Amino acid sequence: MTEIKHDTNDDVLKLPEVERVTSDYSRALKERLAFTPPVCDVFSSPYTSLKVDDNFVFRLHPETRKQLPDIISNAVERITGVDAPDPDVKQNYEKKRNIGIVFSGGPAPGGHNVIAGLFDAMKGVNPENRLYGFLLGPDGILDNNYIEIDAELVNSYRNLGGFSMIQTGRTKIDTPAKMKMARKTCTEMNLDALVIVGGDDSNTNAAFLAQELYKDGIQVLGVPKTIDGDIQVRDNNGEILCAMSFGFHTAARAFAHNIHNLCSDCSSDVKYWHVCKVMGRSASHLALEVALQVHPNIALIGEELADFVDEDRIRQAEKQGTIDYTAYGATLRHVSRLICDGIVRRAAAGKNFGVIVIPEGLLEFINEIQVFIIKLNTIIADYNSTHDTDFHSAFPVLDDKLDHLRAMARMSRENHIFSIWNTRDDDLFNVLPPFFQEGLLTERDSHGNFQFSQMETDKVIMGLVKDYLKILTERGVYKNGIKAEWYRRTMENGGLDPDRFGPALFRNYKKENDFLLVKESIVSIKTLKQKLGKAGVLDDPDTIPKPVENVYTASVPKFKTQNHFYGYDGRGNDPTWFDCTYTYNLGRTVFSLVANGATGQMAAIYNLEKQFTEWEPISIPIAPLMHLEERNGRLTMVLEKAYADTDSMAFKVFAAAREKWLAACSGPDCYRRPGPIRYAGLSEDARPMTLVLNDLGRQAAKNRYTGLAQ
Ligand code: FBP
Repeated sequence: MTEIKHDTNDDVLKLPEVERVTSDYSRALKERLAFTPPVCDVFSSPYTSLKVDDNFVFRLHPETRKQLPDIISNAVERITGVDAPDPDVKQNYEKKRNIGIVFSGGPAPGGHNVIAGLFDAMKGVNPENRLYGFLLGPDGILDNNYIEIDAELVNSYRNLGGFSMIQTGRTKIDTPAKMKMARKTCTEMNLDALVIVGGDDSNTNAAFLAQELYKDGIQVLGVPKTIDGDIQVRDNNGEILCAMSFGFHTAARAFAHNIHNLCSDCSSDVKYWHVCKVMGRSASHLALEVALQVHPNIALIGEELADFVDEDRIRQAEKQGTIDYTAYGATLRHVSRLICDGIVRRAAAGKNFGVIVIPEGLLEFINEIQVFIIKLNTIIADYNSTHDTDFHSAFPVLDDKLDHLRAMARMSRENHIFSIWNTRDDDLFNVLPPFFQEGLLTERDSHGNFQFSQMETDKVIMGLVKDYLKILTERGVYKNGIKAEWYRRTMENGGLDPDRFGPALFRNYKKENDFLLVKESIVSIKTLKQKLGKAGVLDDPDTIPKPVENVYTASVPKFKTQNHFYGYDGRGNDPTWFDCTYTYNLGRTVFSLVANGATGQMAAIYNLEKQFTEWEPISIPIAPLMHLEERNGRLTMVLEKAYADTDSMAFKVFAAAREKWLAACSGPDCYRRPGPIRYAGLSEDARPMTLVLNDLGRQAAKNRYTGLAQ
C-alpha cells in the first residue's frame, strides 16, 4: 500500500490506488465493453442476399403512392447467408462504401450496438468501408456536422446505453428546403447509404429521404428504435414482422427494477402509496410490461380506458329515452374512482400503502382531455402558420394564453361564427387547475406531438383521488382495517372486554375476520361516543375508554403519497442481453440491406418474440406502413403507431391477475422481483414478457384452430 504523504486535495487523485479505485473505467464497464453478442445464423456466412417474400401483404394508402412513388412497390425481403456468391455480386458486395448513420428522437438502450453491428459487418466485408456519424441527430445532416466512426470509438461504446457517441435530436427533415440541405450533405460526402435510427416520425423521415435521394442512388434505411415500444409491424393478415422496437425491454426492466424497490419500501414502512408515472408518450406498452414484471397493486392501461363504457349512464339515459354519448370512454373522474376503490379495499385489509403505475400517455385515452389536446394543437399550429411570432412567444405566460382563448370563445359567441374554441370549451378549460392548463398548452415538439412527458398526469389524477378519498373518509367508507388480534390485545391490556365493544364498534365483528372495520357511521370522536352510548356499552356516557379511542384513531387512514417519474433514467440505461443482441443484429442486418442495394426499407428481426435461435433478419418496406395522422393541426403521412392490444394474451394475463396483485386481503403482497439489468447470466430475461405471453397466446389460438379443423 502506498504511503499517503500528500495533503492537498489534488495530490490524492494522483495516488495509483486512488486512481484505480475511482477510475471512470469501472470493472462493470470493462466487462460490458468486452461482451460479444451472439449473431443470427445467416451472419455466419461471409455474404448475404435478399429474397422477396410475397407471403406478407400490405394495404397501401393512396396518398403514399403519390408521395413515395419510387419505394411504394418495395416488398418484405428475407436475408439469407451466402458462402460463394457470383463474382459480380461479390464485387458489388465488397465495393468500398461510405455510410452515414444518425440517431433521431429520444435515446433508447442499444443504439451503440446498432453502430457496432454495422461497423463490424462493413469492416469485415471491406476494411476500406467508412462509417460517418451525424452529430446531434438530423441537425447533423442539415448542418453537415459529422465525425468518422473508427474502431476505437466503437469499442468504447459497445453494449452501453444512451446515444452519447454521436448524440441525438428531434429535428424533422420535412420541408423542401431541409430536404435540399440533406441531399447536399449526402452528395457532398459521397454517401452510398444513410441509416436513420429512430421511431415512427424518424422512420417516416427515412422513407421521404429515400424517395428524395432515390435518383442520386443514395440508399436510405431505417432502424426501429423507441423505448415506447410502439413500432411494431404486422402485415394485413396480422402476421408479425417486427414484434417490438429496440430499447423497450431495457427501459421496462429498468423501471420495473426501481419500482420493485418501491414495493419493498412501502411494504416495510407501510405508510406511503408510491405513485409511479412510467414513460411512453402514447401507447401503454411500457406500463403493461412493468406491471407484468412487478405486479404493482394498481396499474392503469390507457388503451383499456379508451374502450370503457359506463353501463350505468347508458341505462339511466335509456330510461329517459335518450342516448348519453359521454358514457363511452373513461373520464378523469372515472379513473380516479378506480384508483380510490383499490386504495379503500386495501386499507380495509390493513394495507394503507402500495404502488400505483400510471402510463405517461394516459391522458391521450381520456376523451375529455384528448378533445382539448386536439383543439389546442390546431389553435397553436394555426397561429404559428399565420403569424410571424410563434404562439408561445406571443403569449409567454399562462394568463396571456387564457386571454387569447377567451377572446376566441367570445368571438364565436358574439359573431355566431364557427370556432374551434367556443364558450363551452372555455368554461370547461377554466375549471382545470392552472398547472394542468399550463401542461395542456405546453409547446408541441418539432413533430407537432403533444409532450406528455412535460405533463403532470399523475398529479392531475392523484389530485382527484385525494379529493374523493376525503369524501369517502367523511362518509366513513375509507377506513383502515383493524387487525382482530391487535384489537383484542389492546382491549384486554386496557382491562376491557373486546366482545362487549366489538359489535358496537365494527361492521364485521366476527371471530373469523382477520381485519375489523369500524362502522361507516362512526366518523369522529363525537359519533363514536354516540354509537357506543346508544349500544349501552359505555359505563360513563361522557368518557370513551382510552383503548377504544386508540382503536378508533388507528382506523382513520392518512393518505400519503410519493410521486416518481420513470422515463429518462430507463432511456439511458445500459441495455439488457435482449437489447444488446437485438441491436447488434439490427446493425448487421442494416449492412446486409446496404450491400444488397435496398432503400426505403427498415431493418428488423423476424421471430423476435421467439427464442434467439429462431431469429431471422429481414427487411420491411416503410412506405406501406404509413397512414394519415393529425400533426401540427394537419393530416400528415406518418408511420402508424402500435397501441397496446386489449385482446392480447399479455393484456389478458394482466387483467386476470390484477385482483390478485391488488392483494386487498390479509396475507403478503404478490410483488415480483425482476432483478437488476444484465447482459448475460441465467437470471436475465431472454425476451420482454409481453412478447413471450403474446406469442403463447398466438400459439394457443393456432392450436385451437388446427384442433377445430381436425
Ligand atoms: P422517441 O419516440 O423519440 O423514442 O421518444 C420517446 C420518449 O422517450 C417518450 O417516451 C417521451 O414522451 C418522450 O420521448 C420525451 O421526449 P423529450 O426527450 O423531448 O423530453
